[in-house]
Amino acid sequence: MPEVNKSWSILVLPLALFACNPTAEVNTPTVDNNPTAKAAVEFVAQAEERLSRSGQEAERMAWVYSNFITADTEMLAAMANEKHTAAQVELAVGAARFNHVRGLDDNTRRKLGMLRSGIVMPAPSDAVKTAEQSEIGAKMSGMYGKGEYCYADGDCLDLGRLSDIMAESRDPAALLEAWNGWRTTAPPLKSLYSRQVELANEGAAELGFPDLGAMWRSSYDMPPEDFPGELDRLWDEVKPLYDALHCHVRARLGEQYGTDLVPQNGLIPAHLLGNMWAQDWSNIYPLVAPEETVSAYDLSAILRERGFDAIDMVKAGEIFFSSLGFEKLPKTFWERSLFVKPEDRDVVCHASAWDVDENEDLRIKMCIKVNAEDFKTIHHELGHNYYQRAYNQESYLYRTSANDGFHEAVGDTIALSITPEYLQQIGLLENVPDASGDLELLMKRALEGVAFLPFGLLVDQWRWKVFAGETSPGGYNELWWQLREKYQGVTAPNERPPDAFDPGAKYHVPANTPYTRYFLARILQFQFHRSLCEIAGDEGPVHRCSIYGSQQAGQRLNAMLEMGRREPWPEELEALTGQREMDATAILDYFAPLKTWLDEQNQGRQCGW
Ligand code: X8Z
Ligand code: ZN
Repeated sequence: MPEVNKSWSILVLPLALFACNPTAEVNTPTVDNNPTAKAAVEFVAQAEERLSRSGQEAERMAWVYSNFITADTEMLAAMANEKHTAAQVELAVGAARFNHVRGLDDNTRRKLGMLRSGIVMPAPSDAVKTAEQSEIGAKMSGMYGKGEYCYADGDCLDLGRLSDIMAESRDPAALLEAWNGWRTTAPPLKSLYSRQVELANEGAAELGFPDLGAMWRSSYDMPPEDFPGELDRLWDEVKPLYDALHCHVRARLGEQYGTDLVPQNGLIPAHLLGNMWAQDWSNIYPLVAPEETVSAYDLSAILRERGFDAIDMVKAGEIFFSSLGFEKLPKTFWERSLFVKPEDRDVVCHASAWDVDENEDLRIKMCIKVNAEDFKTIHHELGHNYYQRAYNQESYLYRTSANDGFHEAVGDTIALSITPEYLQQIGLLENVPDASGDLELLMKRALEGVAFLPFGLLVDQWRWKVFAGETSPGGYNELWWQLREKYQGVTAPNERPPDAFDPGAKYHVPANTPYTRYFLARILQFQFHRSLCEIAGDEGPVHRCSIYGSQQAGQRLNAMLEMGRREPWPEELEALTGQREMDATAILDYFAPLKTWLDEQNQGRQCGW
């Protein structure tokens, strides 16, 4: 619930149920049939106060639930979330009364708009339905968190262990079983999900939106009908880079696994790309590495050799932010965060960052493994936490990012500064490779960031069609694979069972977390990085730039983060980068040397699918 939800925990129960008893709420703004600008200001102030309270309560319950998944915590979390959503819905309706009031100041108008449209999971006002919706959301969250697949020998593996197989195994049969195994956890979610869609759409309709997708698209400071075109524009710009990477990777996988398994003019089977969802390909780097490079460093191996544990990795992330001038994380961060998967209970392991009291009670929740991927994810999560702290002086509705892509981009921007030179500076690497090492760095980055682009786009392309009723539950899975094929050029490695619900095997679908934000973040992070490097006075190639230690870069970044959601995002983007548009040239320029190399490699190959 990003816009009007304080935490950036992506878990926060998507649902809300209602039980709305307005008279019980001390702070329910007064209804006035002839609203004035002054009444609007008061309404907004009271709304902010009420949402802040119900939001914090829901946040604490969600924290406890996702750290201790039990039947009781599920119910408690659903109840708190219900109360918060009921408040959101009631205030959205209330805000609409001021639509035609004249003489509103800019802040009040902006905040009324946020109240009307910024609910990620609106609930219908019917009490029974809203109760049902809340229970469904809580239940799905717990089911995903507890998911596991049991092998014939009785060994049951959770997502973390199945993901290790996807990352490390080169045996197609083992990969296939792990891939299919995880997807056996999703069919029980399907009917819950389709019911959730019905109920949320009903909630969106009550608030005046055609469906929930239209509501989500209305949070980008532009006419919602223009937003899909904006995404198409960006995707068209980056697609040639993705296609070049796809072509090279497919050729190398053909060499590894044979061209029967990996046909050289078609789709790549999704289980061979090193990741459960084929969204990040960095784990197959050794298979696709440029032959002319000698691997200069393997960060996962270094972290292990140096005896790093989860906390050491997070401390390293904190040191980076401190070097930019950000204050150290509070003591409570270290006391209250979850860093390691507990042995004795079920938790939601999907990484998230929390801001429990909208002030200083920052936390992360992550089942950290000592490897390069999690080192990057730690920086991602800390980016959320530092953003949350930077905007905590703003009023409630502005305590979030300029748009949701900004929130996802901050930590990823910092992660681009984890260069070999930086690793040397912090004592993790002895020798910095010369320019001949650039290809290795760029290939590793592309396997993360470029490979991700179409996946980042397609999850909500699927959801928007589902919300719009363009497919019935019977067609969910087929539509999913159509989009996977169209955008990513990957295919299901075997026929899907009739009850398959493969989108449900991706966290953000049962958790109802919008996904376009990650696509936007991939574009924005390179824009931010380019500008911060300039501000830091770095004159070298942008892929070798690390802003580590640059107080100037830190100040400029902080100046944007502090604004929260106060200004429309183009203003905030301009404050940091001088640009008012999301601009794919930054990512394209960054990878230009790799693109040249890929194009050479791909000569004579038949690319595309
Ligand atoms: O969900 C996340 C973060 C938390 S906001 C770990 N990410 C997406 C994913 O895992 O699918 C980061 C990259 C994309
Ligand atoms: Zn995130």
